[in-house]
Amino acid sequence: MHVTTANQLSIGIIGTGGMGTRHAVNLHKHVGRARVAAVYDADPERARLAAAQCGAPAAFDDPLRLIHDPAVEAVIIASPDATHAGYVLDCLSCRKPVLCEKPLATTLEDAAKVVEAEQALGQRLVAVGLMRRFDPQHMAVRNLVASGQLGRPILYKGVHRNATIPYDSRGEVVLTNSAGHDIDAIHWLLGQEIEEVYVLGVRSHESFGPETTDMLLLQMALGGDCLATVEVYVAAEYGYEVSAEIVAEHGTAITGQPDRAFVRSTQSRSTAVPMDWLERFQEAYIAELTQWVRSVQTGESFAGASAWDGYRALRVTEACVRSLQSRKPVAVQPLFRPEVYR
Ligand code: ISE
Repeated sequence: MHVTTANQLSIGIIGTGGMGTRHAVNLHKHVGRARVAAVYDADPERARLAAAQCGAPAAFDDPLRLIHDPAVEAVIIASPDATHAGYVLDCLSCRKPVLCEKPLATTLEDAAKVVEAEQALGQRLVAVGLMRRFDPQHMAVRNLVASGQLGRPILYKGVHRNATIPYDSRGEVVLTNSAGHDIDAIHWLLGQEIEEVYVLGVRSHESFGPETTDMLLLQMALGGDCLATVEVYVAAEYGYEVSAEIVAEHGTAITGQPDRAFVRSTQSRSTAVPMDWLERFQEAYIAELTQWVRSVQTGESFAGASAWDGYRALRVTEACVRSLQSRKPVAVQPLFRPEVYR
């Protein structure tokens, strides 16, 4: 049984699929200063199962009732991508802090509405679940680049592979659902804006339908004479892998994998590859939740991605979609960062 204490933040979770349930269980087991007060899912049985796993007293049948319930102090949104922005706006309408899974929205217009709503409130209440920012391997590369030890970065090389196509094989969706992570990682690791993108895509297996574009190659020009390339391949079969390498004037830095045993046996050397992001980024998810809860409770600023970061990533994603469709390079117009996000 989970013991509730007075200084625990009461959190409501919308969407209890793989990610939402993982957040629920992580809050329950690993974040002492929070408790899951309520869950909602479009599938009531799934909501009940998640509630049972995290000791939540209530499974709601209406997401808006959950958001507006006075017992819910903060909200996590892990529902299908296209529903994110609407729920975030509902949270903002009652000034509730919200951690929204990426992407912040599936259209640029919806992401802009969130940024405008926060600006109107004059307060940052939205956090976006771009968890690589809490991954020790990515943090190590970022610190190294920031230290200047390697000199000026010239190239970002990213790899992002899913074992199986998550839920939609169209290139547009792969860009919004998966590549958004890599785009944010470029912004965050290098502190530079993406100015131009060129994206090509193919279908990896003939057995996939003609609408499938599961292998994408992104090329980008950043400000500051730096380039980026990212392979996003969502049907890699063998496992889930993400890496980011920075090539700089005096050397390179690449993210490692979380500690895994290196095995020698029967004339081979091997190390396991994670199955999916829940396995690969578990440490990062816990760190992200812990810091978010602390930021809500103390008022200190959240160290992860803001609504602005989510919006900025989506602007580039949208340019990538246009490039994929036109098979031409697309420029990304410069952005003015509003005061509330400085
Ligand atoms: C998935 O939705 C995620 O959020 C994972 O972090 C990402 O790596 C994967 O490609 C997405 O499909």
